[in-house]
Amino acid sequence: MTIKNYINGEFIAPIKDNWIDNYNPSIGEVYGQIPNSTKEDVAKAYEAAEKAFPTWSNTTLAERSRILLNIAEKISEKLDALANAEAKDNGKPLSLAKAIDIPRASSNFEFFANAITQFSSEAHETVGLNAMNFTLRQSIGVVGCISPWNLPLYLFTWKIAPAIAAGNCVVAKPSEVTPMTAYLIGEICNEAGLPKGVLNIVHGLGTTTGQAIIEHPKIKAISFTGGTATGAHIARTAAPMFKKLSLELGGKNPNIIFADCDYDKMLVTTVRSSFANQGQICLCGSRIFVEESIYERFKKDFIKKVAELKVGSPFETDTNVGALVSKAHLEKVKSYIAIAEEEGGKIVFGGEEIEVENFENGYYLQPTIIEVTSNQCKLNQEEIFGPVVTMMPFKTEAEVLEMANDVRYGLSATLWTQNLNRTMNFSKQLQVGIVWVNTWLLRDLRTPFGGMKASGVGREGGLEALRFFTEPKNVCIQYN
Ligand code: TXE
Repeated sequence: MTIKNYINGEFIAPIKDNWIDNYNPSIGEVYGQIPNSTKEDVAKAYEAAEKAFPTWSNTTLAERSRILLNIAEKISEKLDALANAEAKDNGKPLSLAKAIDIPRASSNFEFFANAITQFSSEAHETVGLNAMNFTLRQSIGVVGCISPWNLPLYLFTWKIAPAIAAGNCVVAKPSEVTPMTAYLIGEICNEAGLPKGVLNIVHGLGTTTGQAIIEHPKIKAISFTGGTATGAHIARTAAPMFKKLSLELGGKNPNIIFADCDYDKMLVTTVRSSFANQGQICLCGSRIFVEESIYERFKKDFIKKVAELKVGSPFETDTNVGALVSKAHLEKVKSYIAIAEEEGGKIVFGGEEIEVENFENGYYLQPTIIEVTSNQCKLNQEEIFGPVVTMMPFKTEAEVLEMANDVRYGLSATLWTQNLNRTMNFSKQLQVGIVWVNTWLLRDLRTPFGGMKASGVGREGGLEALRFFTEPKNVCIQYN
């Protein structure tokens, strides 16, 4: 299976004929090749985008919206094929790809197809000086979108849909670890009538292809989701070139459980917020803090529920936890489990690799629960990004709030309580971009999405994304 770049509506091989292997993590085997595109390929993609820009940015909103809706519909029509491709490429359960990843990719296009028809800008009358200001929101030009491997099509479309809805043309790069569904979207765009060059997809390593995108002098904005270290590198490169930047980075999210919560709902949701997508979601609640009075009960019930999760091939219908995305990532996650004891932790469930029948070389790991005694250990401070959570008890609101905030990340937090005053006070004081109260991962696409501190800069979602992908220009008119 050879993946090619999608440039100017055509599928083409990389100019220098460099290729890299693409793995199926559920069996640990190479199943295809993808281009390792160089700056020459990125330049070619840029040229196609630049050429398409004048027409696309002047295409009526109704027409842009119609094309985006076509793309959304075609993604839904191809649900099974796309979900299969995602499960094979990423290792995630097919059932999850069918229920979440692919429907959400379709919703991303549908949402921004509609949002762009409702987007408006401001006007300010300068009373007393006979002046009127209005804000023109214009398409930026050619923008770069770089996405990660954990939710491949879901996060790729979360960027390209608002970018093209706002009239920009795009040079996009999916993760080299999971390129397949981004490749398939090219054909869908052609079928849906997206004009040539509006979306261009180049494949390859971050250090070659990604680097060429962020360094390209004429790509004016970069929307990136991925690791915090990569985000810092991109900021260092792009900031002196004054590119617009949106960075969605890592998380180390607290899941704060008070004794007055709806216990059954909390328990079921906490299993999900810990291990969905093998714990490879930046929003997973990887630090669980439980009020002392229910700690032992929670520990017993949580272990029992987690023990019921079936780790297995992504393609079995009863699989809850599939394969990790790559051998390198499996090793990284295992390295945290290996230091659990010296960090003062105790593995109370899991911790071992699993051999799945007929899938022996796949990257399977038991969901793992580690009891820790301090929030200062590496397990609580560093992003593990796998099926590993820590838990510890707390006594007071002040103590748990301090621990929740005492971390370099600030993406999301989950709070379980029925107390309204506490809900409001925590919502105000938690240093995160998203607070979920008595729920997790409930997403309304109109809401701002993103993090504080080392979790990033800027917000995606709803009008925030359309604002990011447009340049505001104030026009001031004085009259007599
Ligand atoms: O991410 P990278 P990786 C975290 C998670 C994970 C770690 C590393 O902790 O273990 O990041 O994962 C591209 N210029 N998250 O290595 O490297 C790269 O090719 C331009 C959190 O996969 O950040 C890919 O397309 N681009 C996270 C994208 O950046 C570059 C999701 C992300 O890769 C580049 C994934 C460069 N110099 C990992 N180097 C989340 N927040 O959702 C790499 N890339």
